[in-house]
Amino acid sequence: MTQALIVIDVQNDFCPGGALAVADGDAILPGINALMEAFDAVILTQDWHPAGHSSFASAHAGRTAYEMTEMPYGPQVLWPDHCVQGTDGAAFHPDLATTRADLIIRKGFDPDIDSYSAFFENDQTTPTGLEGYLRTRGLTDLTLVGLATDFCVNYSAVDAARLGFSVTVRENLCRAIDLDGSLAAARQGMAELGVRLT
Ligand code: VGL
Ligand code: ZN
Repeated sequence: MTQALIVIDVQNDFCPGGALAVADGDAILPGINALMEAFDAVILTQDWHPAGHSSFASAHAGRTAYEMTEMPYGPQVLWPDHCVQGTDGAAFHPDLATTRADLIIRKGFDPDIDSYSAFFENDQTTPTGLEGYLRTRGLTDLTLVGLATDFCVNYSAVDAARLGFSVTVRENLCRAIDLDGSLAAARQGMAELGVRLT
């Protein structure tokens, strides 16, 4: 009973028609739903920002989406407004089999800090609590799928590997944003930390 499937941010805003749509983001739904059956635990993450979140370009006068900015905790991409708490865009895609989930973990709710990773906010120190949940349940082997490969899946996989979990990313059940080579950099970074990419 050590195998957990972690489904990252399969939400309307990351799917076609959404505010931060990832190309083909909805194509992974049937495969993710089918994969849930093979795991001891299923965990979903949900990007969950307050309106006016500091990661939104609209919160920074004169800035546009996909530009970089400096936050107190380091460089940060400015995003279109997305996954605002309680909106339809923040809801899971209607075809995601959410009933099977043991835990739904929300992230990005602090107005001042973005949180790509399911484990730590972008200051790389504030924990979400997911590590404790996994350890207390004895879930040591993690498989990650979802959106987006090069941001939230990547940051989650890297943190999990650094924390000592055994980590597999099923790339065929992920889709990427790919800003300025971010997908290639993510794949290399994950591989260097021993994340299995399959
Ligand atoms: C994500 C950008 C901003 C993701 C979340 O889920 O990969 N990307 N917020
Ligand atoms: Zn976000």
